[in-house]
Amino acid sequence: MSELQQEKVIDGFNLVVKAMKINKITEIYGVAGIPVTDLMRLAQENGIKYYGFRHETSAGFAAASSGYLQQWPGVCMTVSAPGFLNGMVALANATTNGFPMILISGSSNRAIVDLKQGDYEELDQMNSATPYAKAAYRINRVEDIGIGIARAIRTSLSGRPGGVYLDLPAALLPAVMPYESGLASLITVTDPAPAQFPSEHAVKQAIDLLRTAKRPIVVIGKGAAYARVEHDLKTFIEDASLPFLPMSMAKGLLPDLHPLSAATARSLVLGKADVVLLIGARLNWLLSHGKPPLWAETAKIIQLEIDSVEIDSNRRIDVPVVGDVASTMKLILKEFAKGTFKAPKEWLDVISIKKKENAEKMASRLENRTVPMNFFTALSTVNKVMQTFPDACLVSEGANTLDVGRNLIDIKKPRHRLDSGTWGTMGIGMGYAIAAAVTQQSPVVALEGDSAFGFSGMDVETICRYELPVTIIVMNNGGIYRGDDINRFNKGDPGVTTLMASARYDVMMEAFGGAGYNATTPDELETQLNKAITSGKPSLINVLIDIHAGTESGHLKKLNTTQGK
Ligand code: ADP
Ligand code: TZD
Ligand code: MG
Repeated sequence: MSELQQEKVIDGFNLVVKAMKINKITEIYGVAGIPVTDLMRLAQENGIKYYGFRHETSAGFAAASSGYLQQWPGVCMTVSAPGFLNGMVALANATTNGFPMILISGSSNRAIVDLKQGDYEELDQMNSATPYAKAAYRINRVEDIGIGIARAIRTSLSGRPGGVYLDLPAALLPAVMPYESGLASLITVTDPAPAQFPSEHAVKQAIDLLRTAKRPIVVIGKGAAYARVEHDLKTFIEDASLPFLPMSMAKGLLPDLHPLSAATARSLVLGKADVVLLIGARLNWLLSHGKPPLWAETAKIIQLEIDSVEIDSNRRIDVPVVGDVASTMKLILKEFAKGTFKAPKEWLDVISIKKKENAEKMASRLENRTVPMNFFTALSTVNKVMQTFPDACLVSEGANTLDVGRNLIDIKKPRHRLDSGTWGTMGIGMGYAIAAAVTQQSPVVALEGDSAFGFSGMDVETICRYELPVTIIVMNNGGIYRGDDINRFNKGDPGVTTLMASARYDVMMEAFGGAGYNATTPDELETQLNKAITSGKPSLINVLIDIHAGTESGHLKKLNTTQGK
């Protein structure tokens, strides 16, 4: 053997795993197959945890929620073409929500793919990913693995976080290069989301405007939750007695039962506010685009936002404060001398009166403890139990289940609520719940509409296989929105929103060795939920909900074509 042949080499498989290790990628979520199975095994051998799912979309959702919860990209790994496309749903969803995530897919032979000669699972994956991802990269040369992975990590985390696609052609993985130069080619990413301070001028303008406010309101979004600003936010809000509205995933940055929360007077505060301070929240459909009738045309708006092109996207922003919100809050606290501004008492009183009125209305609604249960009865029971488990993370999806639960379930801690998010995506349930359980070491409750659960339900097997402390609550009203739809044209066939009201989702959980419960009354639900969370074992409660309960399209009735007219 010549001296050259004896030289120690390293292959693509090992370089990919080493590059992930040195960059604190501690878990991979995915589904195995050609050409990534051995890559997954090698990752396991090197101490990276691998979570094998039943569907790549769920694995991708897990990676996305891991990214959001840890401020570090979650990694999903899939096979070519169909596996890649399944993962893409989650990657696009991550980008839309601003969660850092990397989808790594193996891809087929480039020469054959590019001439469309029909390779196994042939697809031009990088170009397919481009329109839906924050960025898409392909690593063609083994010596570029280090730089490719560093680039994916930095891109996913910088500015507004998002989903990055990384294409690994099958030929890359077994390719070799000299061992020492291979190791030297790896890059440990430093400071991928550097502090971005806004201009002092912008901060001053924001404070000056806020000081003129007679009816201020602070709207907190999941950008603030991601940025972990709860400590400074609390100091700021409490010192200035500012009423606040949390968006759904910002619930818990300050506890929902905080006296300054205006969540139960939402329409009033948005309609009457003269100065609105948006912190890490977009004026998208979830905030009625900042437009009348929900919003006052005359309200002045201050927006704390990392992405400058978000400013003026839906209406004029009077004071853009572009920077990362953690750095911005530090500057605001420094400039906004303690105790120099208080929201006017008259405004706080108006809010308090409305809150009281609405609380009384809700209380009378909750008195109705009918059987079969409606959404209010069941979800207030879920709330009662969850208050005794403040560390439990809540994941939620559905329509009525999601909307009513958002109002009824109080969250006490930051980043303890994950939900369908910006797209209103069904299917996030099991993936988000699994990653929350894996990364947070706390119990997880997945609160699911029966339709919503169906999108990722097979991953209960994953929950059981990894013995995760996840309790799934299926709000079974036998349908999408309601269970009493009829087929108006072909009697005998089910209606378009009908599902099986008699389905026993709890038995499905038992099939995999988890605990199944069937709750027909609020008392049963209370006992079972307590038991399930306390057990720390995979559990599923099938909750019988009146098939006539619920509103078609939940809170979005006006968006359904015929109902909107
Ligand atoms: P919500 O749905 O809770 O209203 P959105 O996802 O619509 O929240 O908005 C979150 C906003 O926060 C996005 O515009 C995003 O760019 C911004 N954001 C994300 N991270 C940061 C950060 N570190 N600092 C400031 N803004 C951020
Ligand atoms: N597909 C995807 C991926 N996302 C969606 N949002 C939908 C379809 C449409 N859709 C909703 O917007 S909510 C919903 C669907 C199918 C399910 C609502 O039924 P549910 O909840 O049983 O989950 P409730 O409690 O019965 O309202
Ligand atoms: Mg339903």
